[in-house]
Amino acid sequence: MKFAHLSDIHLGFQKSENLQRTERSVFERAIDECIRRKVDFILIAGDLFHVNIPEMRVQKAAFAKFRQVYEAGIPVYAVYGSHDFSPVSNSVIDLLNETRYLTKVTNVVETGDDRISLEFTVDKKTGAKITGLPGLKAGKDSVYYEKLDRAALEREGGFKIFLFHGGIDEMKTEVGPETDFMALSSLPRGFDYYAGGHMHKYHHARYPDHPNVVYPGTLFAGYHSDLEENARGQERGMVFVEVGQDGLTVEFVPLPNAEYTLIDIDAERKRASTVNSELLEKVRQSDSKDKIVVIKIHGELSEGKTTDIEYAKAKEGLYGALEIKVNRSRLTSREYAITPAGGRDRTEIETNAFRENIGEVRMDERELMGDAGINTARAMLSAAILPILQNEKRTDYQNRIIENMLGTAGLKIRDVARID
Ligand SMILES: [Mn+2]
Repeated sequence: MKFAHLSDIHLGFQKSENLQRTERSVFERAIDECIRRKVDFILIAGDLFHVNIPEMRVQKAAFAKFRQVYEAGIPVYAVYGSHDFSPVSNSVIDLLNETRYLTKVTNVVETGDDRISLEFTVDKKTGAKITGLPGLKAGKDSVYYEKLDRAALEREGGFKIFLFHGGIDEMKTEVGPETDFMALSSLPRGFDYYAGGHMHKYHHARYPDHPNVVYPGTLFAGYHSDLEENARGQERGMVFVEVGQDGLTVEFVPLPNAEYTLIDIDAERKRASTVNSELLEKVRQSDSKDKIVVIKIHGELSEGKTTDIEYAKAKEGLYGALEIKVNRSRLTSREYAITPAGGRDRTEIETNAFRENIGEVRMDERELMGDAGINTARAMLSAAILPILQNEKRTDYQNRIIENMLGTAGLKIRDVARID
């Protein structure tokens, strides 16, 4: 028996056309490789899509590819991830499930006593028994592990695969952008293979009761930081598993996605002007043609503001780049640092923080200066911290927040400011 294991493909994540093309092509090549190797089945451990209902362009491309897999007679087994889940089964995953292009293997049975059990899906050709659970933050799904009757699953005989989406505490090797971790003991014991998703880097761990816990990682990128890691040489790919007489072998197969150029500048104790000349010099030296260029500037500037860095000028010098990504999240300025404010409660801390920093910003509007400015800022802040509604589109949420914030200053959202 041989099968493929993929996860965190995040179809629909990329915003620029060039990167959308890369995202699609790497997914198609991964599927082609499964067909070429004539695997018995394919496992997808969540986050196949970046959102539950991606735009039509993304759905069409995915359906076209899954149709090829279907026609090649290769079943696909999947669970929701943390990105493409829907608490009411309104996900394109459910559409693929309806058309039988894939099979959602989360079959929850309520056993009374507020406990749940899982039914196995048996792969016809190989007899492999597959079951699994979706991401940890999916509403009621998040308590599945607490209610799970593990003993029943552990008693089942045969070759068993557990498909899941979530991090394992014991495998947390470095701090990535992931949240949602659980103890290894949350997973039922004694399965032959644990097909994980959610961790964006390849991992293969072996434990006495959990012999193969594997994460293939993302195929390309699902977080902005993934692209920077790619530029630093992180391999991305998929996993092929072969089960024979002498046991089970796991092979990670890297799939190249694009070529990268990294421009990394340590700005610590440098003037903004010094960083600018360093940046432009590196731009002059770098080969950007058809490459994804990642500009990373980090550290604390000794002089000047973070906004003094001339990214636009740098971009002009990067000819023919496939895409240019700027990461300035670790860049600060000593002169214009926002110092942590003290206070007895939230109101006081907020007021002090605004009072200490309002002088840094030059403005002509009276209502944005002095005490009036502090009050406006406080009102806007409280208007901004509203939670997203269940099933609310991200853009609708963002527009609602902007509308709300502007409303506190008696302003209306203009069409040009609306996020589409
Ligand atoms: Mn993911």
